[in-house]
Amino acid sequence: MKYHYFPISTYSQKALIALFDKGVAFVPVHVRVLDDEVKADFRQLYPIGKIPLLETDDGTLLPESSNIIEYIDYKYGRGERLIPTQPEAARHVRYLDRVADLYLNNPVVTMLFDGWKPAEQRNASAVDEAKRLLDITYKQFDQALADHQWLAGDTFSMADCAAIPPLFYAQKVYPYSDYSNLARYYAQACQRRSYAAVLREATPIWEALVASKA
Ligand SMILES: N[C@@H](CCC(=O)N[C@@H](CS)C(=O)NCC(=O)O)C(=O)O
Repeated sequence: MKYHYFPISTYSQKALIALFDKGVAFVPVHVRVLDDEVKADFRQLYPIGKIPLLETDDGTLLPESSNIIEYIDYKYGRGERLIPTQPEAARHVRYLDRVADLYLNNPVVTMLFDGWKPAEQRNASAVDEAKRLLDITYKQFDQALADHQWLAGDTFSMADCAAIPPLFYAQKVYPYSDYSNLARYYAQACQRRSYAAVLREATPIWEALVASKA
């Protein structure tokens, strides 16, 4: 199985945490989507051009991070289930996964990319909207974490795979240090073997990118 991804991409990290957590063997294929030529080549394989993309041994393409996680969670049933089998618990995990993607990950990425643009190309209203969504999501997640170790309860789930990667970048663009449960949660995530491995691969690439922007 091939996993097409890039180590600093949040959505790539999301499914990568799941692959590591479930102990799934895969061949890593880096796709540097920030590079237009690489992106054009990748679009020959997958016209939408988004990473991550899982390519099974029979050539089936599985795009979309949540769907990749659903696939490996079902197929590699060993270890903790990332999506519970109980329907109501599963619905709750899928809901938090949507919140993490749409109202945490996407606004963080909006702010990150906006900050790299020349002043005249920045979009203040998009950044204001991103901050509005982040204020709501930080509060929601902080409350959810008040009584639980992980986002959907005391078991690590797909919701955590989705929420943890953008929190790294959120620290840089819109810190959440006032939300003590959320800050504790990210610190705890860094101790988890799967995410620690994701960070080890991503850190040198991220540092080189930051240096290139300085
Ligand atoms: N809904 C998709 C989002 C994937 C996504 O936006 N990936 C970004 C990288 S984090 C990407 O491929 N960007 C390149 C582009 O949009 O051209 C998922 O969950 O997999």
